[in-house]
Amino acid sequence: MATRNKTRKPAAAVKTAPAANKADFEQNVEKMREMIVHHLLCTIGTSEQKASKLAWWEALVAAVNEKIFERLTQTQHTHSVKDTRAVHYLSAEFLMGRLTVNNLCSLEIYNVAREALKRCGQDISDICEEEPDMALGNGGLGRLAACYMDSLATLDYPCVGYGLHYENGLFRQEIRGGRQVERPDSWREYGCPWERCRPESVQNIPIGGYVETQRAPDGSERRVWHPAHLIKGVPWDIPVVGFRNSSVAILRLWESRATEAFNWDVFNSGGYLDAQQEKAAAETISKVLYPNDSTEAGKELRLTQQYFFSACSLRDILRRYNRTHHHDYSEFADKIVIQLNDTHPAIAVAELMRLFIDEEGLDYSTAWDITSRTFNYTNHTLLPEALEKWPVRIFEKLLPRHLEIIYYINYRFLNGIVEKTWPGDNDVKRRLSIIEEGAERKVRMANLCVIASSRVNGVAEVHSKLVREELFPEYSSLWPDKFCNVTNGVTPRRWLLACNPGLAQLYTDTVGDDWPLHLDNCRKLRDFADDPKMQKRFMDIKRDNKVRLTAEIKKLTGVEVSPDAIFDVQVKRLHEYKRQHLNLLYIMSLYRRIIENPNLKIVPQVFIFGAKAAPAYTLAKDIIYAINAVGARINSDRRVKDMLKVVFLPNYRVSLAEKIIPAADVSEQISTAGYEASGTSNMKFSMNGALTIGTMDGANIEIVAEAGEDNNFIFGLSVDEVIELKKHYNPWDYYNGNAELKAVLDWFDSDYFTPGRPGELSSIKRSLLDGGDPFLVLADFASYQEAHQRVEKMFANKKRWAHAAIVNSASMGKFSSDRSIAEYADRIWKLKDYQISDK
Ligand code: 26V
Repeated sequence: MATRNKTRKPAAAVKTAPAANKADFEQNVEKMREMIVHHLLCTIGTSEQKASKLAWWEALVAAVNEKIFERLTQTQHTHSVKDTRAVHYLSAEFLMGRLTVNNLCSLEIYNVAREALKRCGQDISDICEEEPDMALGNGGLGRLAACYMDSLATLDYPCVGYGLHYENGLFRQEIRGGRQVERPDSWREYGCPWERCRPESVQNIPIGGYVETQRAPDGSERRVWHPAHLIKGVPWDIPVVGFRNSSVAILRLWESRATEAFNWDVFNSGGYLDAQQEKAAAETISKVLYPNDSTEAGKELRLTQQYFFSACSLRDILRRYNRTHHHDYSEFADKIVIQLNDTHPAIAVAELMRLFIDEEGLDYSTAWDITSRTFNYTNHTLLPEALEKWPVRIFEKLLPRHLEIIYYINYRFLNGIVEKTWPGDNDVKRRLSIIEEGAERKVRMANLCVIASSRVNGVAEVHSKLVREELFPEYSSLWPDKFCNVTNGVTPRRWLLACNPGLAQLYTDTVGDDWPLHLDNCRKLRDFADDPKMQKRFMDIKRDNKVRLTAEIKKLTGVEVSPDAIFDVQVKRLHEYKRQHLNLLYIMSLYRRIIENPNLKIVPQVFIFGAKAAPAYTLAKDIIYAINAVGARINSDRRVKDMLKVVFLPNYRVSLAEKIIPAADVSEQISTAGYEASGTSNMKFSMNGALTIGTMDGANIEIVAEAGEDNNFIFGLSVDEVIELKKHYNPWDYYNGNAELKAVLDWFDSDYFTPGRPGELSSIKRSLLDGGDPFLVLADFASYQEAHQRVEKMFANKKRWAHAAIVNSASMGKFSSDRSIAEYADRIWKLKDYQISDK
């Protein structure tokens, strides 16, 4: 593959790499220690004697920021002087997690900082634990955006990430009595030392009101929008540090505030309460991240959020463009490329058209030509309930002028290319229209994205095929070249170098220290997959990681587990299509076998779960409760004799993933084939030497193509078989045809796991039988059970297992986000990279 692991010239000097000579290292440590102490006294305002761990962390960040901001200025200067083409990544979510360890690794000063803190009597791991996660995302989509920012900076591409500065990120999950309780997540309660407010780039965003026709003296007519309110957008910049280079990219997040002008007028006219209300309404916009929920609630606010950050970002882009191009838009599409991360920022299409036509005086055709050359769209899901459709009624109220523009885009599209291709075919027009007719008319945001974008991509081969063939068949026959695939990737800096120092060192010792930039280099380890010394070292590292996780499990749940057991892990958002309940059914069947057969010996196994459920998704919450109830019963049953443990780790998030993934033996990737667009934890697990038990879905297919089906455990129906079976599926056939499955399902109706409270787990059984089992859990059960038997068998053979673990880890070169970003840059964005000089 031409674009795989885009080569980058070696850095001019890796000044503080661990290999640097001793005197240099000593000097750097001493300098770093002085900087930290200086900031502790002069920036944080405390003393070495009094400083809390939080204060030490803040001082460390202040010291690191000195290096970062110098590079940031240099990066922005270079891009401005060279008037570079840049990508603008619009995303409602950026799941950044913690930044400290990552930034230290990228600057290659982790060891220096560790030693400097040690001399201050502080342990770097403890200090870094002080940092709250920036949990500004739900799951895969948001974390992907964060990995992509890391790769964009590392590969020296000019870019800006644009999103929302949520005051509260995804809720913090507590488990009480086995059930999920949601608590607010105030990640910047005490301020976030990485971010900088940029008052000079504030934007005012109009919303609401009405549109009227104005006639000019020459008789020409134009539509004029009279917005009801202006909302202030305040930008907060978070630097994203490239690895071993001098590029620092910017993530710009918009915070909403009330405009002073409005408050002052209302206040003066005696309307203090009105002013307060207006202020609260404006500030509500960036108050909280929506958990992807199945409810209707808060729809209006969510569209306002999307419009608000899209509009702020576009004005920011235009402002910067006009600094050199002075309102001449002929080069706009050559300088600006915008990537829509799912449909969340789709309203940007209508807003850019509006800015061009209403505010910059361009004619419709010119505006459309530029707009449709600027945008691209990534689809991240095929789930119908996740494809955004906004009621026209909400648009009329919030964005009346945008609605008119969307109608006109739709009119030109349907009466142009659609009519020409399928003359008189109203069915096709109905399907392709941006507007869905019905009791309530709706705006289909995905259709708007496809029509307005140069390129549309899915996130794994199989997903992109389904996007083309199942989701947008007519669009892809209209524009076959518009559709493409870019398989997702993850940053090896966070997901290997920073989170698994033991394995990182092994790679560095074996293939040299360039692997974080060229993950394909790791492939060399495959040559040693059967070497006893390599196997021992690899599996010793895994065991150390498991020992560490054992302590964390004890701390978080009180449950004691053995690091010699199989660590079988399923961590991801809770959703029926991801099938945590299939995993649970298997665990229950295993438990049942143990208690029915006292002589049964199995390989000891620990099943580890982590998952947040959307607050209104009742069945998902019931599944969390069931996992905890079943776990509690199994963990306290003496008959099980430590052969089986089940733990649910509360508040799964990026920083917890960094502890869990390096310690996993088995990675559960068990979605119904055709439903998981890609998955990205599957890549992280493999990279860290876990074996996948999974379906032929999403990126699993490409992962096993790289690492070998024989080194993983594939089971279940294929995409085609799922489509076929769904035509006549009857879950009762499986229930009645499999005595063990029937017994396990019936267990849910008893009070065995919820003593004195029968029926508390019945909703799961009901969804799988009366509910029709929409995700074919029962159909895949037997195959899954058989795959687990293969897992046990292979784990018992230490050499075979070590071989598979090494081959998996060494074969993940393709899944570096550097490869993904290089593909986007070459095939979609047409971007050039610009090295940033050291000084
Ligand atoms: C949204 C919703 C909203 C309504 C209720 C159900 C539901 C379920 C899922 C979603 C998420 C859609 C977007 C998303 O996060 N997709 C994920 O994107 C990852 C990065 O491309 C990919 O690896 C995951 O497979 C995909 O689920």
